Amino acid sequence: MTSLPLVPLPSSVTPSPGAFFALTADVAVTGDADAAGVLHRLILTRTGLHLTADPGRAVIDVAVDGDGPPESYRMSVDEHRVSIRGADAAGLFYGAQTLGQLIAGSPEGWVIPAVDIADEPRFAYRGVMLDVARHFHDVSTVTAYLERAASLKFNVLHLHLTDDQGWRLALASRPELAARASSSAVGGDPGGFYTPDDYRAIIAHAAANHMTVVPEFDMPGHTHAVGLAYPEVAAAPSLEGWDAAGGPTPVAGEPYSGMGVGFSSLRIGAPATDAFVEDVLTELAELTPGPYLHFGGDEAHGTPAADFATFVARTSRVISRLGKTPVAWHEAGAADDLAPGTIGQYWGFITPTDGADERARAFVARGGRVILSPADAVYLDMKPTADAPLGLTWANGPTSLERAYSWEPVDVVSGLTDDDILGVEAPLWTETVRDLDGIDALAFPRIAAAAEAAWSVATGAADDRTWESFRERVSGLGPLWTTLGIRFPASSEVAWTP
Ligand code: TNX
Repeated sequence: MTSLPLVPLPSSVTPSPGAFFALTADVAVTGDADAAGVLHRLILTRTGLHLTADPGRAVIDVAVDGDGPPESYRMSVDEHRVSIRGADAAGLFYGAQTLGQLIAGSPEGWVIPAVDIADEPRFAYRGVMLDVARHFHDVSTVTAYLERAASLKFNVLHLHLTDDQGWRLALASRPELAARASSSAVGGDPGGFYTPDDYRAIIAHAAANHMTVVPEFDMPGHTHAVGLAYPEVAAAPSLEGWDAAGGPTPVAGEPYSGMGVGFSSLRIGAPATDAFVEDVLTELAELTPGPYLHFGGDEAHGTPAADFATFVARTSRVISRLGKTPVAWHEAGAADDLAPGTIGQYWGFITPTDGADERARAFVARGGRVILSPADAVYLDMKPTADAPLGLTWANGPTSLERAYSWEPVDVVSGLTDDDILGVEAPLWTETVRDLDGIDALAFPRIAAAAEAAWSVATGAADDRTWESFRERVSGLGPLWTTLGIRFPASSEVAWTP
């Protein structure tokens, strides 16, 4: 068992006990300029050392050599030298992140233990989602969160840009959205929106961290805010069986600041609605360089089933026609006529209920694949413990770190193989979360468990791909996280290294 604090677990780790590379200010980083920049910043943050620009006493040499699968890297550390080789720029970046986890304080000063590592991802899609609709999160919060995720080898930032409480992306084709539908949030907190330049800045920052942005406009439910801007496309709130749960009741044309779901719907079949969908998705496709557009499709309890099927099928085809791959929450799998290749995002439980697994399998039957976000494992907005100040509990009560870790992706939806699974994504809904401190408090340390599900080999397929090993490895990441400014709660399930 390795006790090196490496998360997610690399494919192969071979330590050389006793030996180490001394990290001092006269070490130079040579080779690839981007990776050298990443390492200079990481080492400065972690240790306070400004590495020399001159050919130093010893070197950390970094290069892309084209060898190995996408995003893979190899690293070797001995007393004299550190070498990192990436198959591509992303692989080299991940090698640098691994090196950051290896840096340790010791009586001899800063050291990197001697080790050989070879590493490659299990899944191509490794996502985090941030809900910027229930509470708006500004560009600096989003970029801080995506840097945290990239350091754990996530490569997708899914932005949940719209919901009942607000529409968060200004669009030239539909100016009333930013003007009238963006100023509210849960609890009456201030709203906000991104300008196209803000959105481009997020995308650029994500790209610099080897992350792709997957934007979501949630439809046909979760659309109350749209009615504030374009009332002709919004159906009246559907309050049958509505449980306000102590919160306000939605009123057409007025901002909604509660936490209820499932009451709103676009007006299906109306020409105005089709034009709206076409406009907002066309502009989103133009603004988005990445291959995916997510159109929601969850919890549309206010939309009759036949209308729902018509709407999601049509919307998936609009996205395909725009040259993008559609992504939808698993409920959309109920529609017969989705665009071939549509990706389904499963948010049921580790043990599926209510046919959620059947919905997910339907995407595969139509040539698509599945993203796994089992809610009782990787919904980072669930309370970590019953007494946690932030978070919700609907997904089988509080989610411990052990439960966040102890699930195997290929065992969730029966009938799926590894090839049917595009990847794993950990969503963070923000009904109870106002700022980066709140994000950190809920995301950490469970985001590390999700990272391991997304990157590392299948559960049990390596000696260290176990809860006991993870618990030990993650305990050593506290000092790195602290220097990165992450205010993680010291979960009592882990014996944290001081
Ligand atoms: C379910 S997951 C939702 C969201 C909520 C979340 C809270 C999903 C596709 N829909 O609307 O924010 O639960 O945990």
